[in-house]
Amino acid sequence: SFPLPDLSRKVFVFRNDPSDAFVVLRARPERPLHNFTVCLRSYSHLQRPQGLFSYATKAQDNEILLFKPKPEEFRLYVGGKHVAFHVPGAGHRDWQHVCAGWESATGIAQFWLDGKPWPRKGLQKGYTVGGTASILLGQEQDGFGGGFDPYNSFCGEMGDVYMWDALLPAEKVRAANLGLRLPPALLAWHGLAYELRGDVVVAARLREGFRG
Ligand SMILES: *[C@@H]1O[C@H](CO)[C@@H](O)[C@H](O)[C@H]1NC(C)=O
Ligand SMILES: [Ca+2]
Repeated sequence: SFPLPDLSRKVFVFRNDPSDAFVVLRARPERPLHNFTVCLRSYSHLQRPQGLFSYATKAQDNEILLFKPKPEEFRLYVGGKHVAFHVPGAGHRDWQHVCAGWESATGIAQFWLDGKPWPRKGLQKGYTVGGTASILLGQEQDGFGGGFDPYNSFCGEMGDVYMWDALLPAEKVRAANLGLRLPPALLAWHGLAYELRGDVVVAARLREGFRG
């Protein structure tokens, strides 16, 4: 069976700027999604756009995309359409924990920064996210598994990557932010099917827990 290494107490370090590095992830099981939540923690001093989590299908490269066009904004794409969440003053002084979720039945897109919910927005009501996907960290796909712009790459540290096939309730998002016990996930940091490509390494966390 596929190895699922436990990355607790570890992070991915993307060392170059610009960069062609990325991390390939494999979700289990692969199936079409009507609801999802993606959470991750990142720390970067980049001022330019950065691709964090990119889930492409053969039909749509921005099937799910968590993108940070500048330090004060995050974007969530579903099926090629996006909503923006502004984070004035959040800057890049520390680790940021973000969760982005979506529910097809209501078209609700939800964003959380450091466990705090932003006003919800509407996105792609009734849409179905394709199940056969190329899932990458650290680049923004403009094709299935490729089509990267190195000036949209991530440079910095990333960890605690999770994806669920549900819109996570508030208390579970807070648990994710605090690094507590979490529900079973399609992608889980404590058992992640991943492959490194290019100049990205797994390193020990510099702090016990991410919170200062
Ligand atoms: C998606 O969420 C909706 C609303 O909570 C729920 O009714 C539906 O069963 C969920 N779909 C799946 C496939 O989990
Ligand atoms: Ca794209």
